[in-house]
Amino acid sequence: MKLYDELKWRGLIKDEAGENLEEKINQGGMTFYIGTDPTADSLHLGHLSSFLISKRLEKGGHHPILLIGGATGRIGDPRPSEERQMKNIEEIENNTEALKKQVTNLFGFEVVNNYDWCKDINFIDFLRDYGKYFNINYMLDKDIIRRRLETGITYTEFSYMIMQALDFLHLYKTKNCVMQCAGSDQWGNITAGVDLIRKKEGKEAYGFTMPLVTDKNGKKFGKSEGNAYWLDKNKTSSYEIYQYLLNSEDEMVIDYLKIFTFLTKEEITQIEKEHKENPHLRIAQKTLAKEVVTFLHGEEACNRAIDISGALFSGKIKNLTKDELETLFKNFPKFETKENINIIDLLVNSNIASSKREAREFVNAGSITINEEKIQDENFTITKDLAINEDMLVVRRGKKKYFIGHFV
Ligand code: 485
Repeated sequence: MKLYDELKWRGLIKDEAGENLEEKINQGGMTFYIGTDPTADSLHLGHLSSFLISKRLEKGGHHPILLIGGATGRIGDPRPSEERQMKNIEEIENNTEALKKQVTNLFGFEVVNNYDWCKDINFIDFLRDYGKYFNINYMLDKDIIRRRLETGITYTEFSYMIMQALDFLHLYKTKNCVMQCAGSDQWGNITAGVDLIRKKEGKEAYGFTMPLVTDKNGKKFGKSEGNAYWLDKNKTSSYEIYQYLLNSEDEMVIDYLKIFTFLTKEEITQIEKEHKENPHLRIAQKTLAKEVVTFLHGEEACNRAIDISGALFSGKIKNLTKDELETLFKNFPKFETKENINIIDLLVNSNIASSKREAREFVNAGSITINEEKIQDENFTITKDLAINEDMLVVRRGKKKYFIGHFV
């Protein structure tokens, strides 16, 4: 399959700029770039789909450049909703360094920082050399700016588009970079660059955006309750990313395989077939989680994540390290207890049972385990030697309800 058709098949092309983009993509040989601003010290899952495009294009014979926006990060790309809080310079610099390291490790491509060429442009030159090419009506007509006219926008954020256009022009002139890719929210900024190159250089440049990745209800992929899944494993563990992907919706998981993995069309078609026949086996979800975590954190980290995920079902939690137990039980209800207390009191005090009567029923029915040992004796005493990792009690009620206790 030709590269352009493959990108289309994977659902990675939404808007296109430039004549004969299809032919250009299929031919190979273009230098292109993808940019991100240093708003945090790590990329998150929401960035991954666009960044993976750099690998796909590289495989098709193009040359990628990854740009970190040390300069644009000082300004802030206007969001459709409201003005951003400006970040302090030290934080931006730390984030820039962290991102440089991360993208170099993950992708191994040339990384550039737009602060290097923006920092010495003075205001008068900026207005004469760049501002003059931007008609205000043209800027007001960009989708995001139009949406901000109601809530208000400062001159600073309004100028952001010119900076990103200037980057594209700079990379065009210094590195013969002729294409820019990004998520669909960047369409206005990409076309601003394409137009600037046409006006100043009289040359054609290219660009495309990919659709926003969402779940089946249209919610942004890679976030839950406002929290991002970071690609840095010290911020989000391999296990958490693994679990997040493992829980992908049946309706969406095949799309995600196309967007987030390098599996071929044949492989994905085969998985889709098996997935439709036996959705409960979750073959598609398992493949997705394994491919992505291996790409991000390596095979060993991925195997460990699979082991941790399996530990709850196989009763092997005792083999996990303290850190692993903490990650595994991060979102489970917690309680504290003193030692040498009776099992019935423990269940009531920690709200695992609502009354002593209910606690006895649970125990007698054999529905309570502590650290995977079934407790069926009402007079059982909880002692510290039961603990795993010195002070931890994993109480299970029924098949799936877990409660995590610590001795005080
Ligand atoms: O020359 C450039 C300067 C800055 C940027 C790009 C080119 C960054 C861009 N304005 C931006 O804000 N990107 C977002 C970010 O940094 O988080 C996201 C986009 C998303 C996707 C991703 O970056 O919202 O669509 O492109 C990689």
